[in-house]
Amino acid sequence: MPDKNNPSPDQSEIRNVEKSDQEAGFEMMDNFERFHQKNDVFRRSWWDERIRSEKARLFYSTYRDPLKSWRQADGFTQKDYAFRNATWHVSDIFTEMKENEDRREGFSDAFTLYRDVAKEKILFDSPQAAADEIKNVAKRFGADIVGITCYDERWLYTQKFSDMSATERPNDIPEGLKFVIVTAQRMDYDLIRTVPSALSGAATGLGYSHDALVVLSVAQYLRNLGYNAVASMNDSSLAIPTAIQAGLGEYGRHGLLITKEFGPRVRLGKIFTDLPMALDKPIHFGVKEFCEICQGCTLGCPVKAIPNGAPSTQTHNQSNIKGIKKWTVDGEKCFGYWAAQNSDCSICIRVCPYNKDYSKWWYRVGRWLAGTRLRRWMLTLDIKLGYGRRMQPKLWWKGERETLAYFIRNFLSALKLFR
Ligand code: B12
Ligand code: SF4
Ligand code: SF4
Repeated sequence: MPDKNNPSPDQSEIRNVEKSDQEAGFEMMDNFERFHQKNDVFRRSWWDERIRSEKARLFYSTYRDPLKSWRQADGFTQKDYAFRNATWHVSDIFTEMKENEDRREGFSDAFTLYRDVAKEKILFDSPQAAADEIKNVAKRFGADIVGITCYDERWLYTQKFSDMSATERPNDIPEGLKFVIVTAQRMDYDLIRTVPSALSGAATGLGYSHDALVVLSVAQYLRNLGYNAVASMNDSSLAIPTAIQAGLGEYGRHGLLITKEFGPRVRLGKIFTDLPMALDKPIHFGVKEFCEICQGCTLGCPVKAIPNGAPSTQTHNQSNIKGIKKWTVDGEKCFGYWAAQNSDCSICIRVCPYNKDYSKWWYRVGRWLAGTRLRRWMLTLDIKLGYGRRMQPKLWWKGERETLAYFIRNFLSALKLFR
């Protein structure tokens, strides 16, 4: 464990990779290969003719420019796009700030931090004290969940890729940043209930705008304390395996992190730093076992991009990382759907039984039961209660939200169905 006298220990001193993979539930194969950012579907939609299309171009342009003719369909009107695009605006400002230097910060490149690292270092009494303080500070900045793990090169993109100039570039996370703070910001529950809709994309936009605030502020705080720190959103490395290692949650069949607090309904951010902190451990609360009996996301996905079998090493195309036994989603199919409907999609989040507001005690009881032998019964109950159904976007605009009355109404109608 790192301490004050040994502030920058070697990774091998603080982590046994095999043991840590076992704890995280990672099944790594000998043919594992790190991922090149150029191959993710978003990047490919700019350079790969198999993904690049007029529809894809239009999809991106709806985030900036008005449509030629507005649709009347509920959830896709001018007002829905106006709201969605406004939620992206703060994130967009940061992303576009350095476009003239061929940087899209937060997506292809880490954020620029404009103030230097303080010359004088503030020392903490112990790595645990440092971890506690940083978690507390991150929450003050708006993070909902925070975990700490050590730098793991396997999740770093081998190279970055610029959409604008179609060039590959070295991943430039500085040497010696051996700790990663992972933050999760909840996404709006009721907006997600309206998917498919352009309106639901506001949950994504708000997520990124909050993410930018959290990761930039935490990184600057660390720099003000005298430690180096890099703020990162979707750029630089893979968020999900890092978040699992940092104890934020478990991996689900839909290829997303499932947290205890908000299920899969979170956006992730990360901060690389050299401040030695106590590390968190992966957590388990029965997600894998539940996913084994549930197919909600597989059935709910409109383009059948989510597997229905057991975790495997099968990849769909070059947009999947190689050499890991896991549930793997077909990103080409997924993005094809986004381009076709002119907005992003979160149906796999909406339909997931873990997508609940766990500040309510009855959902916490349900989550606990879902981790026991009663999981099959819990799954049936979840379906009968009508969770995961779409809410009409126009009702969201009218102010309809999930309330206790809504829950009781569903519960009573479920009792009838059980008879
Ligand atoms: C590119 C991308 C996409 C693309 C393309 C993916 C691809 N294959 O190219 C598409 C369009 C499919 C997409 C869709 C969505 N995305 Co996305 N996406 C990303 C992004 C920017 C990069 C991921 C990447 O490089 N994938 C390429 C390779 C590695 O994919 P893969 O082999 O299939 O691996 C996936 C998983 O298996 C997992 N993973 C990777 N390595 C390992 C290793 C182990 C051991 C394990 C267990 C898992 C794991 O992460 C990968 C996520 O794509 C990440 C942010 C980030 N930097 O991680 C967000 C991210 C994964 N997306 C996110 C979300 C929420 C979504 C959507 C719900 C859309 C939305 N409304 O926001 C959908 C869900 C689709 C789905 N069911 O997976 C969140 C996930 C949050 C969570 N709860 O886990 C992230 C982390 C963004 C964020 N800042 O929060 N996405
Ligand atoms: S919908 Fe069901 S199978 Fe899919 S991730 Fe959620 S719990 Fe697992
Ligand atoms: S985001 Fe939509 S299209 Fe993509 S995997 Fe999830 S449900 Fe399928």
